[in-house]
Amino acid sequence: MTCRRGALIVLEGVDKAGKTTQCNKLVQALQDSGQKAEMMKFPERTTKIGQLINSYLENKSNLEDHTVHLLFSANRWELMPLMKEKLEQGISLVVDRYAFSGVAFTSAKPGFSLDWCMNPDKGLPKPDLVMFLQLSPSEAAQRGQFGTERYETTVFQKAVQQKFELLMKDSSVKWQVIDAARNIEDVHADIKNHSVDAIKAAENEPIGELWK
Ligand code: 2DT
Repeated sequence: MTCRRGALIVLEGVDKAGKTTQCNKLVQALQDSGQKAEMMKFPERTTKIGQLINSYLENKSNLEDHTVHLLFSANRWELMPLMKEKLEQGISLVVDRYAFSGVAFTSAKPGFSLDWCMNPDKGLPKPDLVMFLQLSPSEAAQRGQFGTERYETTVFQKAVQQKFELLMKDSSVKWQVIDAARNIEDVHADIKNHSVDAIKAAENEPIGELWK
């Protein structure tokens, strides 16, 4: 590798925790401090696979549960070459949801084991840091109504939160819980500090493989 690689930084959390706002602020702050950084998000709805997922999430089509799980995973794999290329160019990627959302959301449905859900994502680029924006269901409710997409109900979000808690027990992934109930700037400062550390730590390390 001729230059230091970028870090793969993922933000996860239940709906209303502020992931997208914080991803945008982090990318801006890293760029302002002279670091190369770009944002990505999953699902990436613009590809052919992403369009199938988008139509499912907007309740415009129905897909069988296993099938949609595999499509979400395929959507990450199709972006994998681009992600690796950017990381190798020294660009840090700030990613709004990743395989952890994939596993948490599908395994919250009846009949899906964590293990089955994790399998298709094994071997994807491993994040150098996953920040989980923690917000209780009552705090989330205070931030207004959920949207109208599939999965946006209090009952389902609670089940998802429990699955995230199981995933966070896996010590092969570097998790950091962030208290998202604070104001935007305090949450941002916390996220930025952890990210700067992760970028330094990743510089001379090879890109890992998730869950392998
Ligand atoms: P947003 O675009 O608002 O983040 O919502 N999801 C996401 C899955 O079920 N599986 C996945 O692999 C991923 C990445 C979470 C996207 C919705 O899609 C769910 C909420």
